[in-house]
Amino acid sequence: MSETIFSKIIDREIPADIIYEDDLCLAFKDVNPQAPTHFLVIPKKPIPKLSDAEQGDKELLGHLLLVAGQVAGEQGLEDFRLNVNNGAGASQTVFHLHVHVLGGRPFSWPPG
Ligand code: DGP
Repeated sequence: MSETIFSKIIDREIPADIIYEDDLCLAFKDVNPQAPTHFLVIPKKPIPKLSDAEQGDKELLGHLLLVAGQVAGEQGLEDFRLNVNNGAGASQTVFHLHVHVLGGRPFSWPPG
């Protein structure tokens, strides 16, 4: 997989407001927040998009969700929304799997 802006954040080649890190993943504030709290949880493994994940990534994918919930709590969020854009047609712009975590304002349903 080619290098992305997120692999550069993992490698500390470019700065980011990192709020969580472990062996498997990283969480950092979104540079273009769509809510008062907006951060991204990304695997260190370079999976371009969710549909590229394989059976062997099962535990990693579960881990990303657990971390998203844990860090949301640490950020003071009780209600929050998770979003994964998969592919350009779904507004994915960075092709390194990421879970958006948004909170701090009301969210409508269905999403746009
Ligand atoms: P998506 O459209 O799902 O691919 O979302 C990509 C998100 O990544 C978008 O909300 C903006 C964020 N983003 C893009 N470049 C950077 C960056 O260099 N630093 C940070 N912190 N976030 C970025």
